[in-house]
Amino acid sequence: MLLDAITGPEDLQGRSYDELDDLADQIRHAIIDSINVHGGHLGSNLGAVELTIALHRVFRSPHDAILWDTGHQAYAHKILTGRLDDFRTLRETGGLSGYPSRSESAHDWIENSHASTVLSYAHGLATAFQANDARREVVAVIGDGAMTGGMAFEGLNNLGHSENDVVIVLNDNGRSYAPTVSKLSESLVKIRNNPTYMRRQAKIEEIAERIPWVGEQIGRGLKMSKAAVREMWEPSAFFEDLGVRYMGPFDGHDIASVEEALQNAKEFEGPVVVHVLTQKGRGYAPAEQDDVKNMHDAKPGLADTPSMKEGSYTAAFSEALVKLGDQHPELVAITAAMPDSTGLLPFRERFPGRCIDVGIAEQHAVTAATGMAMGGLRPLIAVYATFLTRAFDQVNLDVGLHGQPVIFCLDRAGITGPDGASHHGILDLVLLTKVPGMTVFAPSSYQELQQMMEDAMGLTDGPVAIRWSRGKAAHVADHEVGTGLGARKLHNGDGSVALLGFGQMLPAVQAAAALLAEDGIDATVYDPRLVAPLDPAMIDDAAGHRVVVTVEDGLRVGGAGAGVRDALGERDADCRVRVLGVPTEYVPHGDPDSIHAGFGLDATGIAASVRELL
Ligand SMILES: Cc1ncc(C[n+]2csc(CCOP(=O)(O)OP(=O)(O)O)c2C)c(N)n1
Repeated sequence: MLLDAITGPEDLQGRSYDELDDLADQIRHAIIDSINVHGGHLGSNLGAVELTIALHRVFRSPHDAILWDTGHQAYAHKILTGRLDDFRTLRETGGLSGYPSRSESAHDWIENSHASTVLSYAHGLATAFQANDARREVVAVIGDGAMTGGMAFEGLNNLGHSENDVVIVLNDNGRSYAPTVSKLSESLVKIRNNPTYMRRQAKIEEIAERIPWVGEQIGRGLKMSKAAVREMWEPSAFFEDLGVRYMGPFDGHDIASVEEALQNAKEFEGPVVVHVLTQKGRGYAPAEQDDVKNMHDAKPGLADTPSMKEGSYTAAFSEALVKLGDQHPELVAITAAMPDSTGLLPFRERFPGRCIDVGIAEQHAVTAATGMAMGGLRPLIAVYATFLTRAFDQVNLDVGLHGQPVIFCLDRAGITGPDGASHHGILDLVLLTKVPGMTVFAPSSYQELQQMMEDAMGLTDGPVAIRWSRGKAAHVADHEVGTGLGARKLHNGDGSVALLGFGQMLPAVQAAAALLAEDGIDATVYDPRLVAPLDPAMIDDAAGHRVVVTVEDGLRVGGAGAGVRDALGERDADCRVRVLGVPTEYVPHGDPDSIHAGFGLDATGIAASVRELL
């Protein structure tokens, strides 16, 4: 099999296009086989196979820097850069990361998987290469979805201004998680679908080639290209107004055509966009036929990831939101390009005009929500915890400073698992608890989450955040649900130790209490429910124990437990306090339970900490 003979990008040279098409099929099989076992970004990767082959034939990686925005579409890149054997371990604990990873390969430059950053990295690298006179190319691959993020526009603007030598590949499949929300994307699609444009483009290229002066310029590799010539006849496009040349669109599955375009772009001096049209999910029928998100990602077994699992916190949120929508006509829900995985689809179906997808633009979402709240609406932002942290300034100074009643619903808080360091939601509690006037809830059950949503609408007229974890929620009876701004005491112990389990950590805390009971230690157990403000009655009660142990699934320093420690300190409480949580480090991908256990955040670890303190 040809794929086995590819040990690095140099092995792609000298191959016929027929061989390369076969290779693309083999890569697709390898991707599908691996996702079948471990799950992963199916649609995005299947769409980028030919593009990746072409990139590695035209550019000399790692001498030239090939940068992937978001990084979720880099599986073929991994396979072609000597990682085929390890590819079977993708997303396993200790195995290959699902994103580019600098520790894995010199071919991987950037590994953060938050979208829309690549043009900024590209600008920086190109500036440095130029300063060192390094003669290295910089290529930035960005999707139409990632192009909706503010940073992408900032990067583009700066690239056009600086005239840095960067090839931007706009990998346009018309989708982000859902169909991409962007007029830019729409107008690019119009170009694609407009036969007059396509005919005119062909004609212009033909004319350009016939003009001797132009031919000479191109021949001498000077600052002129077919794209530049076309511009003389064509209305300036968005990119060109910013000082970035536009070439395209090209069929992203035709290796020869993409290669030619990249070669031309490489010879061009200054920033240039090569617009390639790709099909998300290409080559795998169920993904091609999924007209919502082309199986953006898939679970092991190649099952499409359901937007929410039955019994999960997300399902609790989704259900409660529809109910609240009925009761409060002013309630609107906002998503940054993820309406399905955040559980908004039922709300959108019921109230189509009240669900707003802003694109991959969390910062804009937060400030826009502030405006909506000022104008009398009740905005709720449904977002993954990790993605909200990029909009912290907007949370603090736009929502917080203006005291607006925006509700933040943070899914996937805590350790999330196979997506690695950038996807764990472990910074949100540290940040949100520093916003004056922000109420922060951490539900420990399906029913608690629903109660907190109701309370968020009624109890306060300031900002509220509710944060929950991925996966199944505990289901509890009515009498096990708290209300309002109070903590819930689950068990009154003998005064030796008080255990406070925030949010999803409550079951582990209860299990630890059971272990301690076997040793004759009768622990008091609290579900604090609120991270801010902390219930003063709970703090007073905890202060009467010899030992207080708090457990959270976020950063230990500056988070929920740190707040408890401060509050006890302010009361001059005579007790020993231990804050259990995630250490300040970048936590790699892995199974959440094992990661928790590794940090002593499981029942055994919590019980061990208590014994040590006692
Ligand atoms: C800041 C941020 N918000 C949300 C996401 C979640 N996310 C991952 S991939 C993706 C869609 C990306 O679309 P596009 O760039 O077009 O790439 P495609 O998957 O279509 O190839 C989204 C919204 C993210 N990675 N970063």
